[in-house]
Amino acid sequence: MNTKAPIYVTQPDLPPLEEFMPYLQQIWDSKILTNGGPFHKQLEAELADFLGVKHISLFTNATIALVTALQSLRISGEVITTPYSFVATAHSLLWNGIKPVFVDIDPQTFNLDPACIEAAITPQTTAIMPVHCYGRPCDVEAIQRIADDYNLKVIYDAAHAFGVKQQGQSVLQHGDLSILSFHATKVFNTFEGGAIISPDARTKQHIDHLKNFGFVNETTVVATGINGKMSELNAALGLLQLQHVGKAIARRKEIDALYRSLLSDVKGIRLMEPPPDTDVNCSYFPILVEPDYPLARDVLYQQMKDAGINGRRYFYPLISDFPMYRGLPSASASLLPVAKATSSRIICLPIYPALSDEDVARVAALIRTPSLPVAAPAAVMASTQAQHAGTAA
Ligand code: T4K
Repeated sequence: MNTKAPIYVTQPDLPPLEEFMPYLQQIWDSKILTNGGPFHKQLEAELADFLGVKHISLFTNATIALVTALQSLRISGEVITTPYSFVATAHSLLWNGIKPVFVDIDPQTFNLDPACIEAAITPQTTAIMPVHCYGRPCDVEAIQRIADDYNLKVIYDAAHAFGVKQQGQSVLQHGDLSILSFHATKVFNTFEGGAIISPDARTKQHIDHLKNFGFVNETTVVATGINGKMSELNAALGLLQLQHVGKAIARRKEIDALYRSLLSDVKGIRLMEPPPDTDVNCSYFPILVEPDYPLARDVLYQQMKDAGINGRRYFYPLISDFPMYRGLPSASASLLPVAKATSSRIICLPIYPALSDEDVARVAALIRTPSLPVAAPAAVMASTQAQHAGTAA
């Protein structure tokens, strides 16, 4: 029986509670709870500075931000996107009456493969929605070239990419808009929260109207907006989190390095190479359980669970396998071989600032020396082979 404390895939980083009390006092004194109050304004300014971007609009969460981003650019018709993401990416399209067109991913980065994007463009295509999966930058230059050639918008789902820089520049500056998530499970959290990064003040202003029902003043509504505003409570927490996030990312980098040192020689376990010239945030630690590992992915996943180590199969199933998507022509598994294989092999290992070196070693030890079946029965072997072939349900 496992008697050790469970380890989760992530745990939110929280500041000392006493540091939050003065912020709460200020909210209680002012009674300004929402609708673009002082903490909201201050967090927008400080985040823009921290992230190295010019214009940022805070949101209640990234999903509403994605939905609003599509509205703001009046995207319609078909949008090319990845099946290898959290379901919110594609849901934001359906909420706008847009048809998602899934294309395959690159086997090294797990991001949209630009070569597949071009082949999927039709006269109905209006935009591309790539995801910087695990915070690793997409091939932004190739994507922009395609967008320019075909006059398409690019909306990055950058939910995982807080603080990521390429050649010293924020990865959030690419495309027409980028969307961040500040959910509890993210590198930078405001409990729930999100943001849209805009390229100019005019676009930000339009987005700010959209997240406030379309109001521009007390009596004028200019668009069919929604309520996507971040509250003062979340914004205040964000200001405090910002003071600690550098330390939190530094600890994530230590854990990432420790996993690499403990797992890089394990036969059948593939680690993702750090992307070149990139300051990553180590938001996730994905491993691929390859066919030459002695256990199938799901057997290892279950052994970890039984030992109280709760990794997660982000992203399994593929979005294209969920009921509201699987009827689409682009959802066919035969068109998405890399995504399918990756989804059947992935496990994201626990990574968060409070994870101790001992617990990292405990996770790695289990992967290095899993319990092997005494004699693999035919059924287990068949299931292992089916999973490795990416045919498991
Ligand atoms: N685009 C992408 C690419 C995304 O990954 C996401 C969200 C979005 C868009 C949408 O962003 P938001 O609208 O959420 O801002 C989690 C998150 O709920 C989700 O935000 C995230 N992606 C996704 C990848 O992961 P679950 O279902 O795995 O979360 P859950 O509740 O199982 O949490 C995982 C572990 O974290 C728990 O086992 C324990 C720990 N945890 C979690 C929460 C919520 C805590 O310790 N405390 C907590 O409050 O989806």
